[in-house]
Amino acid sequence: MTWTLFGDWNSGATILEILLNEAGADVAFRPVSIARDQQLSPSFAAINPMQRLPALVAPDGTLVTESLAGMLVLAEHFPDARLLPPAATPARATALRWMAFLAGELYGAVGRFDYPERYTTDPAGAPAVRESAVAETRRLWALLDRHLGAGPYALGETFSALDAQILVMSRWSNGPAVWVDAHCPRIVEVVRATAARPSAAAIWTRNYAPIRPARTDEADAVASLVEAAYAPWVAVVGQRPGPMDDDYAARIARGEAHVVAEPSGALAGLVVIEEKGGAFWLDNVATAPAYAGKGLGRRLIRFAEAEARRRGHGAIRLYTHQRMERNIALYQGLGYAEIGRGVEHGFARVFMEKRLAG
Ligand SMILES: N[C@@H](CCC(=O)N[C@@H](CS)C(=O)NCC(=O)O)C(=O)O
Repeated sequence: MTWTLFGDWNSGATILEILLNEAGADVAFRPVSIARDQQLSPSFAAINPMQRLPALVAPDGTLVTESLAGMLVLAEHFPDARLLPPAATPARATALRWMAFLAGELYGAVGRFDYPERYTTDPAGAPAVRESAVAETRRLWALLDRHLGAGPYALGETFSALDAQILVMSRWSNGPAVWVDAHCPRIVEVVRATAARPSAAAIWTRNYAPIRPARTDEADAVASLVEAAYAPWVAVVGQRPGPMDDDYAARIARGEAHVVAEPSGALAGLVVIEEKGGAFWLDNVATAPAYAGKGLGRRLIRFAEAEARRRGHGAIRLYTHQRMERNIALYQGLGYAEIGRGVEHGFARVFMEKRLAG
């Protein structure tokens, strides 16, 4: 009775992932990387001819594309999960109204923001398409915000599929998440209530929870996170990798350790950044085992790259152990190139660099 969900870790599939969690369904997640345009590949076109995410396959093999259809199908398949208010009630009508609004109007504006060149025959017009898409997303969120009744959820006291859609879609489009948080108090209230649900807490954490400087009282928690994250590498490397014995109290005191925490406060991820010898270093990325391979590490790497740019560096460097071949391949996939090898502090290291576009 397994549902198969094709999606990126932060995409329309995330809405369905929350609903499948609410229903306690058995799910096989099939990652499709939008950053690598895997949704445009012939193999994915054979699954969804629209070449978009999400694509959901029911246990009987039925394919469901279009996020709204996926939400409705799951609500029908799992009546006990009460993903929608009872049929033929005002609350149901309101839920359907705003779900269609977000899936139709908002999704369209997000598509124009993400791929403006698809919506103009004049390449020079793409920036204007994107600009108008930003204005449209803001108009739509403000409109929804004004029309939602009392909370904490979109429909009041009770969670519905609409809340999962608001949680995920309000975080997209780069700028607008910041804008929504500043201008749409009801949307923020829905996001906060939904993020705290067991079905969404881990999803919230890996995709959207803020990356913030670690606090001084978190040094032990940071060390434990690193211990768990690097434990599988000890046998591969033949010794404890360097980050396992770093001084995290000192890193925190210097403002070099940044973390992502679950709504409960438990740490999910760490990135250590450092300016050394005129260069900007991504010293260490670690995720709690439950978050491995689900996009949190990449988000932490993107944060480090943005921080390097913000501080005026044209490149970012990192090192990894020569035996950590999987990591070397991962960094190459993210645009890092090898700049040297050598033994440093007793570790056989590979040094890599990525040039950062302005
Ligand atoms: N109408 C579709 C829109 C799906 C959509 O645009 N998905 C985005 C990801 S969240 C996508 O696949 N973008 C990649 C692309 O358009 O190439 C739905 O509601 O599912």
